[in-house]
Amino acid sequence: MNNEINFDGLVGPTHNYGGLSTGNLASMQNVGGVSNPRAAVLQGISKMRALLAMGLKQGVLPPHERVHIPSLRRMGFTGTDKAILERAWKQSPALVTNLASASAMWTANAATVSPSADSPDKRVHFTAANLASLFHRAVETEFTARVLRTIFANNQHFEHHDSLPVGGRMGDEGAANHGRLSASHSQPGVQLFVYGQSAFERQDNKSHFEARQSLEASEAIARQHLLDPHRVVFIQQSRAAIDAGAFHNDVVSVTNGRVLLYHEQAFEETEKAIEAVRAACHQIEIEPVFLKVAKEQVSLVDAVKSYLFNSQLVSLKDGQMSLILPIDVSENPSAKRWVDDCLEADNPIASAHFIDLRQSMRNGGGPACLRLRVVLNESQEESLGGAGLLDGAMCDRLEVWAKQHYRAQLAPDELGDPALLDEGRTALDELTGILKMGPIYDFQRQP
Ligand code: SUG
Repeated sequence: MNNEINFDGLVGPTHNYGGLSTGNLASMQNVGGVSNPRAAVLQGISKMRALLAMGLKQGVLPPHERVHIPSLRRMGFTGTDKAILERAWKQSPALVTNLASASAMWTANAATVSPSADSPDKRVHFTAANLASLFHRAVETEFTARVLRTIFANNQHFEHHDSLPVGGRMGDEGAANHGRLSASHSQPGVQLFVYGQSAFERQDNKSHFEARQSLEASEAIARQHLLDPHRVVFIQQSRAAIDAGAFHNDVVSVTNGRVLLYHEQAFEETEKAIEAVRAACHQIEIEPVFLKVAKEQVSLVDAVKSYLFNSQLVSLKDGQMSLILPIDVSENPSAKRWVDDCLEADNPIASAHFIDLRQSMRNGGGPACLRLRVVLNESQEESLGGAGLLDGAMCDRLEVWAKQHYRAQLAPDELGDPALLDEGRTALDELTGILKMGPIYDFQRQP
């Protein structure tokens, strides 16, 4: 039997509101606010605990080291790490702020992952996202690839591709723009790649937000994952959705099993896209379930404000589906009404759980942003030897660890503080022991 394991990003000790993501309304609006890294990491752990309690499998990906001193060295700073940080902070607070972001927590952007049932070599394929459109995110790629290769190490089962080349608009934002429809996690499926525009299209209209995912990047991933072209659908995100703040497709749609839940304005040429998905599903005898949310039910503005579609849609052991929603949905009348009606209606979604993720939400990261879905069969899972997998006892340990090491307040003007760098390293050094991951961080590998 195959299981889906959600690998959540553990929030890092520098979680802050740097205002780094144009096109992400929450990030733009909350710039400069005081964050609470301790509350943020505890909220993330509570979500993982909630999914474990529902009988689901849960994994975790460690935070990245921040401030990222290796990047500052590459950019010409020399001396001790402390001296580098102090000098960089003095010369360019903006550079340090970018290299301090805890944005690796949103592991839906870590990689695109294809289950082995969809590739002829019967291996799980990974491509770490290049995250080319934003500097603070592009810095994540190298370490993400290292972590994925560390956890999914067995090359009989796992194939890791290099991230895609960068330059121009060749952005690849990983699983946030990728979905899959299948009869069950064990069965072959149809993969959906949602892109913003061609990497080579000119974008002269400055009043629009930039599309982050390129068609060429999506096509490259489908090719290198050896996917059958008849079971792949490329869908263009709508301009309206991007301009309303849906910087990733997972802000306006989500898939699970046979279900595609989407906002009426999520895609350009929606009817054509839906027909293409239906036709691809019919090739492998899947009858897809399309749950369309009309704009009269929930406007794009409310979809983006509440993050209704950034829910995790998960299959429970009894075959029913559950929605894991941000608590913000319960406070948005139209989104809440849609959830209530959905639970009453005849569809596979039978329950809903509201989770407080406000610290992450203020940077535009909801439940679905915080997780990378990996479908594994039993021998693939066994080959991990427990690496990266969580249980209740591990959640307890992580909570104790977080309370000991994380600050309860952090303002962006404190990111140049060498004490914060030290605290972070102490925390991460201990974490690699707790997670039994070995010295994965650069600061642990220095002579
Ligand atoms: O890339 N926010 C992230 C949020 C990513 C959400 N992920 C998904 N939708 N899958 C981003 O825009 C804000 C950081 C700051 O402003 O400090 C940030 O990077």
